[in-house]
Amino acid sequence: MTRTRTDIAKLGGPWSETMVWYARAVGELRTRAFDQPTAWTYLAAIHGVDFQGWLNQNILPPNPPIPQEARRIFNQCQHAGWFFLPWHRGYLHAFEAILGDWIASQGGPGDWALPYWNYLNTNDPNARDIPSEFVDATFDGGTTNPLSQATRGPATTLGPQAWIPVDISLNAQTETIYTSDPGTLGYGGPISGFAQQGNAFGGNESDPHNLVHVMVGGDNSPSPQGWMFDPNFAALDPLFWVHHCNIDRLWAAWMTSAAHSQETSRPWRNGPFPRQFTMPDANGNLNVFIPSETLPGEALAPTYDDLVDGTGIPPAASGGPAMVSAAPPTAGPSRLIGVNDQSLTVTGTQVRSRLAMSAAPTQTLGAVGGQQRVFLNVEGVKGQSASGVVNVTLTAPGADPGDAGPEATKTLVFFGLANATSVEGPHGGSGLSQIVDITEIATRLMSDGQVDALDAHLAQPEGGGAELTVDRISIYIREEP
Ligand SMILES: [Cu+2]
Repeated sequence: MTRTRTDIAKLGGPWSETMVWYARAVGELRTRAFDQPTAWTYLAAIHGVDFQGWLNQNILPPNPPIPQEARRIFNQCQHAGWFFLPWHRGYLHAFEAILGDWIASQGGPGDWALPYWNYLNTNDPNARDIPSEFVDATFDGGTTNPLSQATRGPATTLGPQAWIPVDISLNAQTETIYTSDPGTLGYGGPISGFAQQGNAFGGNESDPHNLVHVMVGGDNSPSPQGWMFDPNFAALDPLFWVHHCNIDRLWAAWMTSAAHSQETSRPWRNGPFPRQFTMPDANGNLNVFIPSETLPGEALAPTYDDLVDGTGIPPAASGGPAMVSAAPPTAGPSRLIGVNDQSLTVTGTQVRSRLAMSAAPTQTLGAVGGQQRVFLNVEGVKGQSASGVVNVTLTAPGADPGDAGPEATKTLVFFGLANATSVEGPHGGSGLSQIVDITEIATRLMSDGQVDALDAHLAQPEGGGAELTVDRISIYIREEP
């Protein structure tokens, strides 16, 4: 039996059979007690759980039954590292199997598959709107709709908002290399261990993944915040699953291109150790899985109805089941070419930091935009908000950022900031880094000869919330394959 995952917009809805069964299954799982591996709250806690926050919002009853295996099974989600994509693929597989098993037991389709929210499909004018099945108060002739029972921000469509002045894109789909060198961007993130919040986001995870979380979750000001804003609440929202299904599909599409090199080294394939990835099956048994099982042709690889619409991967490149490139292109080593020498506190008021540019890069800067790419790193970011947003404007030294033009500003999203800041977490409180391509800005600022400094101007957008600190700002350059 093959479960074929389909675009919600192509299911013939609203309230196609697939969506009706999704809603019924969510309603059923919500009736199960927290210590049952197939319960809604148990499944969400595998991603991340804030026990006190869940009690405060009555997501859990007072004195809930805590499963014995809580330490091993909860708070597993892998972010800001190279296990982000395979961990979430295994997570979706477990979720889909549990829902599908119950749906089949109720006389529903035996091959029910999780649908996806294809928000970047330019053939669909309504692609960015939250699908109506997640908004309607009732379904099925008057039953309360479990899919709309979630705390969210005010936005009903994806796109720039006051608190996040940037748009989602398919830019990551053009990254050719899965695992990034330090200081540079790749598709799947840098090398990492078992890390609920690792160090730096890969391209797919950064945009669209993090952006969609924050756009749906809303800004920092309301209390409680939208669940999607916080990794310790996010998977409680039924929308989380159709969002992640699309993220997973973007990866599936990306792997079909022969120009892209999927990571297949042993440390990636085997996953972290000693703590390993563990998921429940439909019978509530817990099983370990490793990333190699998520690759095309393996047991946890998904099937999609289409890998072209809204993926940024041309049809010519995506024929048949994905292949893993045997001779991956490799980029040259990355080099640090600019760095500041102060840590910063970032609030809603712009703060400036000067970056000293080293001598070596000035000779190569004429070639920037040719076979080289330049990356801005905002490193070691910490803060008490669940997620944070920072605008960074780059200018010549002493220049007024107000004159810089909109293309000189990059918006960076730090999803899971508080988790990455907590010294009690597995991450040890070292914060998050965000890496963004600034080749165009750098070309403009550095092309006319000697450049020994640049200014970075940082501020949180409106509604940014608690202040953030930044350990370091740096600029890296990389030769492209
Ligand atoms: Cu996510």
